[in-house]
Amino acid sequence: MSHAGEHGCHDDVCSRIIGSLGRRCDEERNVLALNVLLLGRRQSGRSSVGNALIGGEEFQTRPYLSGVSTTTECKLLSRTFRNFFRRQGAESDLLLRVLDTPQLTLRPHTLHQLCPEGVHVLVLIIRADQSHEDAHLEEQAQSLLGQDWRRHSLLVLTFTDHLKKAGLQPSDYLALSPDWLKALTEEVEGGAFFMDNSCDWASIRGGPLRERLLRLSARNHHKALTVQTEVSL
Ligand SMILES: Nc1nc2c(ncn2[C@@H]2O[C@H](COP(=O)(O)OP(=O)(O)OP(=O)(O)O)[C@@H](O)[C@H]2O)c(=O)[nH]1
Ligand SMILES: [Mg+2]
Repeated sequence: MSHAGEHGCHDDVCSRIIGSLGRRCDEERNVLALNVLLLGRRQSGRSSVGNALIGGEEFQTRPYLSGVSTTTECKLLSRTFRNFFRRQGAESDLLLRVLDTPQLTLRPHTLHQLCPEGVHVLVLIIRADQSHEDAHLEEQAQSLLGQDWRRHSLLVLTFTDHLKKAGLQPSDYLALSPDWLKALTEEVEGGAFFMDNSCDWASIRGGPLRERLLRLSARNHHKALTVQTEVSL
């Protein structure tokens, strides 16, 4: 019995040491947390972009059959990518918090509640094959995040599989695109990113976009834009 007791004690000590080492490792990890806001029209592919970013299928996506949007309320999902990049000479994890939104109805107070630290990157989502102007998108960006929203924004053009089928390269597409889209692409700091969400695993698809977001955020020294909860008169 006493032998078994000694064993139990030894096991306890071991597990305490291992536990505390694990905790110390976690405490010492470098983690960069970025809040990413997805905005776009109904059925623009927002939730699919969210899935690509977090590398899963947790945001619900559905074709527009019933006349009702699939995303009717905000949903915040996060995922940590271990050792995603090097920062100040050390490996750093990337914690992405992705906020999917219903079509253009997000209120500043809701955004503030969900992202009290603000928004690091705004992803504007537009279907490449249906690029009619949407002034509300820019208005909404400005009213939520203020004048500086363009410095933190990236345009994601979805449904680019349809462009491929039409034999259009991204550069040809931009050259042929309407003036408002060309202007928006030039205005936003992160430029345009072409995305085909019809294929591949979400985690693979999202890799290049995650890197693009990180580079954009680094240009802003990983500072977040404050949510504009005060109404300016
Ligand atoms: N072919 C193709 N289909 C896509 C692409 N992105 C999304 N889809 C499909 O389009 C439909 C709508 O995509 P969602 O990601 O749900 O779009 P959403 O903007 O979140 O839609 P709502 O929340 O309903 O407004 C789904 O059936 C997706 O599978 C794409 O790049 N190419
Ligand atoms: Mg959706």
